[in-house]
Amino acid sequence: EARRCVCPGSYDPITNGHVDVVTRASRLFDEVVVAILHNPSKQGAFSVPERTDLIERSVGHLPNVRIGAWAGTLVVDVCREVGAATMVKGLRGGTDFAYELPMAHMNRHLTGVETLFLAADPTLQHVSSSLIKEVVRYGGDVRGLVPDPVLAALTDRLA
Ligand code: COD
Repeated sequence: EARRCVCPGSYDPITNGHVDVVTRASRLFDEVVVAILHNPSKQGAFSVPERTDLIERSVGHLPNVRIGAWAGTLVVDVCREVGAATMVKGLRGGTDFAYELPMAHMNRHLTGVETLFLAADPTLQHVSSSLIKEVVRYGGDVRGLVPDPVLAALTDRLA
């Protein structure tokens, strides 16, 4: 039986912080499912096909990584559907911890799924999709914080 994990997120868009977590997870598990959880009532900067394409171009070189998208679904149901007993998330600091800890408990309560936290790369601790979008919108330079295809897409969409 393959050991599989899910890396859930909005990925609107994928950043080098996400890439770091997915890459490290790919060394710990036989297979990683990057799960785009899309809130249908929230309009993102990028459509689900666009997010998928940017993830593919950012982590597609990793042979044991798959990408999928779900809307209006609990992350525990995604884990069950793909056969993953674990989800992997990055922790940037205390704010992430305070937000993630009750979710980890709730998810374990719901199905017994485990949440494995990886300490964020200190050079990427300040990186979030929302901050990246805000900086690009006002003309700031986010080179080195997102993969090159994402940089181009962000500039086209927002700058
Ligand atoms: N360094 C390391 N890790 C990072 C970085 C970084 N710079 N940036 C982001 N991450 C990691 C974090 O672990 C984060 O959890 C994950 O990437 C995803 O980040 P985002 O911003 O793409 O995604 P969020 O936080 O908007 O998405 C959260 C989920 C989709 C996982 C969450 O909302 C969820 O589980 N939704 C489904 C509904 C559900 O099951 N709800 C009940 C939960 S109890």
